[in-house]
Amino acid sequence: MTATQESPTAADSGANASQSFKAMASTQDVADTPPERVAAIVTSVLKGVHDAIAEHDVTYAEFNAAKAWLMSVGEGGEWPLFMDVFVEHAVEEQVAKSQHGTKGSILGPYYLPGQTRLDATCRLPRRDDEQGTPLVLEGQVRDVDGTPMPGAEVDIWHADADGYYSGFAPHVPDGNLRGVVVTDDEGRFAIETIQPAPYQIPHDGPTGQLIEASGWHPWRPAHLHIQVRAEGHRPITTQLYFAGGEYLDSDVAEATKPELVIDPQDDGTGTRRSTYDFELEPEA
Ligand code: MBD
Ligand code: FE
Repeated sequence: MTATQESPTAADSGANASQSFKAMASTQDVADTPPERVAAIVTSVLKGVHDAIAEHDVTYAEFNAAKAWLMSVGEGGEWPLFMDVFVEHAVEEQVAKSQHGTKGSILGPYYLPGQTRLDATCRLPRRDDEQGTPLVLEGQVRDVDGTPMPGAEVDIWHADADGYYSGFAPHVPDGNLRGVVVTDDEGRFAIETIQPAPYQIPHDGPTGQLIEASGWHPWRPAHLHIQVRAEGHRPITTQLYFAGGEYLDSDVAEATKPELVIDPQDDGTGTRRSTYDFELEPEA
């Protein structure tokens, strides 16, 4: 890992994630929930907290530590990170019960809309000296009935070989290792990029403190984030992981699924290649 004075802090990445979530939430899905449902859900959440206090005989000192910690999560802009690492997987699993086609996974805090549109066969934007093993992901986007989908969007973003995301680390240029790839007239795509590294949750902020105070580890296995969109179809938000990769069985965000593990093979030129097809169901 290259440590320079430009290394991103948890506060940098937290502030950017908060800003980006607020920008998206104004145009996306934020529920208008009726009062009975709010009351039912919040009552359950609070009951969980009250039960934990009774079960563990929680003291005032511990209550105060929790209060101080919650305040610091907000002050550090880490709610998007915390929610996506510790809570989003449960929402995704619930929603997935009614979704057919390719398995989904969590979006996470580092999606950025509006990236460069790229032809079906392309290389993701990268620095001249981008480190990492060359990786090609190719495949086809189809309807669940098998019909290929030309003009579908494969929106892909991932960390660099040091585990940093553009837009959330000041030393990485905007748009690096991100792009919206448009499938060709057979619904196919072939994306050249580099192999990402495992990702460590920022550890100098409150989420990192909690992980350390609990004796957990802060790692996610190396992954590619992908959102596939096609007209008239339910979008799929997912991630691809790498066979044999570290932390596959202990993802801090609990977002791996066996169907989402690829096993790229060296094609003899030092480039690792893998095929993965996506199947989308029609919009309800
Ligand atoms: C990530 O890269 C990520 O994918 C998730 C879910 C949480 C934090 C960082
Ligand atoms: Fe990620």
